[in-house]
This record gives sequence, C-alpha cells and structure tokens, in this order.
Amino acid sequence: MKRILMMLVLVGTLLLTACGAAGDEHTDGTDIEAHDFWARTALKDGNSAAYMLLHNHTETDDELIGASSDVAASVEIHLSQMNANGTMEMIPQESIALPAEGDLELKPGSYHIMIIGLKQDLNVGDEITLTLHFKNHKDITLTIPVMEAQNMGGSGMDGHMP
Ligand SMILES: [Cu+2]
Repeated sequence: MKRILMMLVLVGTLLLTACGAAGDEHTDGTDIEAHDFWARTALKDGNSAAYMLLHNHTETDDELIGASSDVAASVEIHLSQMNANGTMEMIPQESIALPAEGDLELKPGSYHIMIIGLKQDLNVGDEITLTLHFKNHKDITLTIPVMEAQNMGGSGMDGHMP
C-alpha cells in the first residue's frame, strides 16, 4: 500500500513537472472542465497549437466542434498522424467526440487545436484567449499560457510538430 502511494506521489510530481505552468479551469464538477492547457511558442504569421485535457462530467455525449481566437486568422481542429511515408501529417477534423463521463486529450502528435496565421508573436509567458465550441455544451473561454514545446523525442517529432 505504501509503495502504491509512493508511486502515485511520484507520478503526480512527474505530471506537474511535465505540465509546468499549464492552465487550469474548474467548474462545479458537473460540467465540462479543461485542464493543463497550453499553447506552443510561435512567430507572427506562423502557426501555433493548443493542447489540453477535457473532462466531460455531464451525462450527455458531446463533441468539440471548433474553437476561435482573436490572435489568429483561423483556428482548426487537427489530428497528427503518421502517414504511409513515415512522416507526420495533420488532418483537419470536423469534430472530436467527448463522451459522457469521458475525457479527451489534446496533445502533441495527436489531436490538437491549430492556431493558424498568428497576428503576433507568441512568446513564453504570453497568454492567449481561446474559446472552445461544443455540440451541446455552451462555449468555454480559456486564457491559455504560452509555453515552450517540450522535446518529445522519437522520430518524426521534430520542428514539424504538432
Ligand atoms: Cu495542426
């Protein structure tokens, strides 16, 4: 039992370290919550991406159907995937399922919110406003910290990330 507890503490510490100062937003626990949100650094006219963990605490299946931000020309939902040539490509998604009592993880190399055509540089310490749109739930607006992308290691995870 003690060993399990130690493991949990260790994992918790690692998670905290990995997430740095990523944002957190709590509602009353019967809603959709966003955790650990952050956006990667990028230059004006370039693209950034936002990542987060979404929890659906409601009993209604939902979908993330889009997002918007005034720091960029457009915002899209993407899925990064290895293609037949062994390179990462990003496929625009109409929506991503967020099942009742379920989670949705947006992370480098997987689902992410692509922030396209930045109107300004995004530097570490900056914050951007991003509004998430859902099929059923009302919009959620987040203030997202800009962070340096971690080196994820492995092949195909270089500057072309997300
Ligand atoms: Cu993308």
